[in-house]
Amino acid sequence: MSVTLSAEPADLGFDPATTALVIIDMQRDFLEPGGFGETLGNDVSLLLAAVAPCRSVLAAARRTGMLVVYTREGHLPDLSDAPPAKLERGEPTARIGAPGPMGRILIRGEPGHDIVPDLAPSAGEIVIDKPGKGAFYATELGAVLAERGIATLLVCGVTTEVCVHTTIREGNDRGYRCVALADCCASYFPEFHRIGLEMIKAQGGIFGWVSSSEAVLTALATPG
Ligand code: TIU
Repeated sequence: MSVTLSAEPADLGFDPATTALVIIDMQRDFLEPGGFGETLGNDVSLLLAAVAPCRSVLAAARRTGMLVVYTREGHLPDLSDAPPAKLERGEPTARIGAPGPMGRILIRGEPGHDIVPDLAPSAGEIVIDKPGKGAFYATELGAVLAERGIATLLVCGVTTEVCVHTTIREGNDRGYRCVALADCCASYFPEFHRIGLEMIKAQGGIFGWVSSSEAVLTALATPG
């Protein structure tokens, strides 16, 4: 059953059975006051705005039986999966692995690494731990999607211009139709969010589409 999604630069059809909702890095460290994002000097309320739209798409995806995949950016406690080039940047007190208000920053198993409670994965949903910005790099995501015959990715999460963008670029190169859901994504920099979305859909959709939570809810509520 294919449904039509209102999107830019053009509408596209998708079959919920071969579509995955991919929720990128909606982690306490990025979104909550006192986490890594705020430690870096960012206004985390800009990211919190994406939680409610993301939650509504997540509920619709679950009702439809669509595959839901969550990702978390983070590293092993001994940092053996983090390249020096990633570790050496930023103020020493705010670097990956440094102690923060929600445990060691971006370290697996620490409270800050968890997904925010409003978007907590249900039992049986897939959570991919990733060491990079893109969700395909050094993870099982490609195998998980291939095993289920997934063709389209509806992408939510943070931040628009970093992990969402990198994942959409990686997905596009691997042949997936990648759709960024604008209000379900956010950045600490409103300008980067806006331009990041424009970059995806420019030039006839150079590496994807841009749509919204409302458009997904409408598409899933409309018989194909
Ligand atoms: N998930 C993600 O985007 N990781 C980042 O480090 N993003 C920033 O914008 N800092």
